[in-house]
Amino acid sequence: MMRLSDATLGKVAAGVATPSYDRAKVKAGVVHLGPGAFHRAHQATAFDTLLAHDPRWGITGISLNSTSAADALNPQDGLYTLALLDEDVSYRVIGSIGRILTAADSAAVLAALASTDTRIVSLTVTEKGYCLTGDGTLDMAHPGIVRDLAGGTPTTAIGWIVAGLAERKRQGLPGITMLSCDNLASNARKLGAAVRAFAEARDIDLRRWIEDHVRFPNAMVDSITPATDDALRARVRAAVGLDDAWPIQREGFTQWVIEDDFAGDRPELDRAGVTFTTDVHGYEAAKLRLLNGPHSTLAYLGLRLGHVSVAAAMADPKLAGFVEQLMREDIAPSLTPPAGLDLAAYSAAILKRFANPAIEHKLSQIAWDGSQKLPYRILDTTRDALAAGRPVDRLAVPIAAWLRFVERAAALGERITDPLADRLLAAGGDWRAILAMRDIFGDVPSDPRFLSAVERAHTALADPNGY
Ligand code: CS2
Repeated sequence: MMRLSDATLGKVAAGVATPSYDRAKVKAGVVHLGPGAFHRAHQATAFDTLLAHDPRWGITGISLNSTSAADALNPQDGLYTLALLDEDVSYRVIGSIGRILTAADSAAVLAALASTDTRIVSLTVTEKGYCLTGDGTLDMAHPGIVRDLAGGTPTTAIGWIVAGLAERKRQGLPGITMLSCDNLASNARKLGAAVRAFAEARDIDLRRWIEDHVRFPNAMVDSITPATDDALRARVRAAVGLDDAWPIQREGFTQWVIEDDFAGDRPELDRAGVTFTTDVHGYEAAKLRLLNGPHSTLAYLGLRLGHVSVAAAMADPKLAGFVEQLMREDIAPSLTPPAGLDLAAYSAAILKRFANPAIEHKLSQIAWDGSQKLPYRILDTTRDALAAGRPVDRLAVPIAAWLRFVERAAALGERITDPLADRLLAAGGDWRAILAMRDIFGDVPSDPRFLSAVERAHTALADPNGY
């Protein structure tokens, strides 16, 4: 079968949407670090919608740690298929990505970051890609940061961003917007602080230039995007009539709320359903705590019970009931929602999305990087609950389930996917030693109410049903 590309775009099966704009006229206004599945399901799709109105917002993707996206998409001229899986299933070929560069193309990466066309640098590099310490500031002892500060070709996202900004300063280019699209509370504030700290360690004038020329709007991003598998490839081949080396699947729902704080031109992403607001915090906290917190809870409790997917975990009445109660009684009271956001309706919609039978979202995928995710997903809520004098017994359950998850892997000699895997597995069965890791837990465990709640939950979870 022929492969998807500009040359074969006309052969895409009827009923599958294709770019309605002339791809040859598109300019890359966005450089995106981390063009993985989430970026392609979410931001690249929004820009694809915008390109029908304004050709200045194409995307150049940059993969710093792998060549797989470049290998799959460059032979397809950046084209790929998005499968929207819900009650109704639909397919759409996305054309917003022009090309994908890798770390080996360092001169081209720098040129893209410092191009006059580039007005936004966006990121989906996951929590660990920011190289932060537990308090959310740049980890100056992080091996990647140490290496990049020593000079030479950068290896980290922060190192590359600062190299690009230094080049823009050198060339006297106008200001630029850095748009974080990762699941961190105050994502761009943290990015901005990290970028300025790195720049300052090199050149105080560069830091000043950044303060004057670069904006870092916070953003909340949401769309459930399970990893691509062979079943999706086959399904897309049948629907599109062409081979696609890396199609993407996601639910129908998508949301992107961006702080209205741009350095220059703001893309009219509202045409693609994006909300611009002066206060992202309320949306961000609601999403991280009410969606991602329960997601991680389902992952660690569900895997222990032998469930494979989110939908299967949601079909377990006890587990679904626990998560619903956690959201209603423990998480929602920690939130101050923005005007118009009804937390009960928002929670109900999330639970319905989790139960979506059209997608198979693996719990093992969500279980990755627990040390990086739990602070934003569960611990912020726990800290607020302790401060307000509310009980933390249920909130301690996902923490204890994660401790059991690490313990099990250590006992079986299995690897876990986590940047702190070595330290976590070395601590093995000693859950107290893990709780003492301040870069994960901060000072939360110094509160005896939390410590005893985790101890009780951990003991009870000797039985996978003991929550
Ligand atoms: C998930 C998220 O993998 C995970 O940890 O919780 O990727 C989640 O699906 C998205 O944030 C939804 O927007």
